[in-house]
Amino acid sequence: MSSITNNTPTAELQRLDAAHHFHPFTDKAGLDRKGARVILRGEGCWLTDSEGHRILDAMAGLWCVNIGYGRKELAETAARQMQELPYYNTFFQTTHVPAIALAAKLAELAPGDLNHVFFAGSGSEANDTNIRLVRRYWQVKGQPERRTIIARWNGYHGSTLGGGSLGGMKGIHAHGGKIDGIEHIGQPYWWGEGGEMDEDAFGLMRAQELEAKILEIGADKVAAFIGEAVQGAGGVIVPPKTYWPEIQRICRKYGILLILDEVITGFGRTGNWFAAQTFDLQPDIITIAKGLSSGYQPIGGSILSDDVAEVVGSGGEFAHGYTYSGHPVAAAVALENLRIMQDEGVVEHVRDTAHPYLAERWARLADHPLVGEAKLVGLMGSIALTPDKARRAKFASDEGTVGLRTRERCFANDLIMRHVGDRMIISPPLVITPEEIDILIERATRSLDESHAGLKADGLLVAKA
Ligand code: PXG
Repeated sequence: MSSITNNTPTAELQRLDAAHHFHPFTDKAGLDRKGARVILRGEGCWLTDSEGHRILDAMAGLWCVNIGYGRKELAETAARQMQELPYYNTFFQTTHVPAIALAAKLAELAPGDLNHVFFAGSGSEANDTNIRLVRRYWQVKGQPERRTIIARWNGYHGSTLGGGSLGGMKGIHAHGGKIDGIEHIGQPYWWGEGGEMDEDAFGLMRAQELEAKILEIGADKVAAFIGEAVQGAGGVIVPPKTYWPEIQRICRKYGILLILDEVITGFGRTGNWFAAQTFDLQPDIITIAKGLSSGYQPIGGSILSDDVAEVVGSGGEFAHGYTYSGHPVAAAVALENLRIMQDEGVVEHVRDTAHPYLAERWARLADHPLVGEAKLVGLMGSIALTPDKARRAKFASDEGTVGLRTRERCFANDLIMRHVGDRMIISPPLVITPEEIDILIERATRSLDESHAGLKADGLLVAKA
């Protein structure tokens, strides 16, 4: 076969992609007919595809390229570490400098007594670790019956069998089932499910579903609760302000562990290093991945409180680990990513510059005829598309039809803004500048205008009865 390079014609790349590359979360037959968009390179917030389009990436890849594309320091760090020590394990009473340094740095950045890190290769793996960790915690404490984990419908915690089971995506459960001992409660999604209730009362009600579920199962059988601080893959669903304080109160009351999944919200996304700080929470475990290395290397982990580490650590061998736990190249790159973020004040940039600038403009999108609400925490945002905002109405068409059409207008306008059902979402690189935010808003508005006109022409601006 002739070599495949950036200069291979797009149609040929697409043909080979369809022939041999099976994509994640993709309708293969559908994509094979259409051909995937081929991305060649990235710089800052911008991508270039094989047709020469310059695309503004308002999703930071898949919520992860927080410091932007093209940072040479990270490439140089990887090259240096590969020459020094490309791999060694951390299983058999050995360790290495990148894992030590990254764990110490994370203990410094994480709030409270979250001082211990168990490394994984991804967010899914880290959440699988968490399942075993919390069950082991209660075994060591002499309460082995405490093994049920409570999570939320429409939460996302990865797609391994463990992560997918914690998540509340029915489509994932349908493909291969879910593991035992995981229960789901309702999500704090006021716009979509709040009915006539006011937002704060609804938030409280959804949090209290946790207490009802604990009482139904029996508090002596519940190990932990897991939730994303702000649901990402579920549609950037920002909980009412009453929600998290009540969840924290209930976890404390029944002594169950709180796992905060910060795979998306960690490392500056919400304007603090961790969303635990933004929402004033004291979790026992924080799940991390994505922004930890800004996506430059696959790495994830679980940050554990002193108590969790002491209890599990006192029980003899913890029978769990991955070949690539604390991988030296991934750890070195993550550490360099965190150094850059600190030295360049990236979290302060989100909090003091990018968030306030975007917040004003994002909120104004709610005046658009197609948009109901506009939500933004730090630099993760969503807008709800609706045919009738006064009633928070859904469209008569199948859910996602309007979202997909709108996303296609964004693609055509060289803006990557995703849809989840009929919500549009963004999560741009944290280094985005005010000038780039202007471009984002201009392209988003144009895409909404075009989508609105198209829906009108096709008779789709109709509310569900
Ligand atoms: N927890 C959360 C909160 C996530 O968002 C994971 C765990 C799993 O991480 P890994 O590294 O195993 O993928 C995620 C990942 C989407 C989408 O469609 C989101 C994720 C992954 C794939 C697709 O928004 N988030």
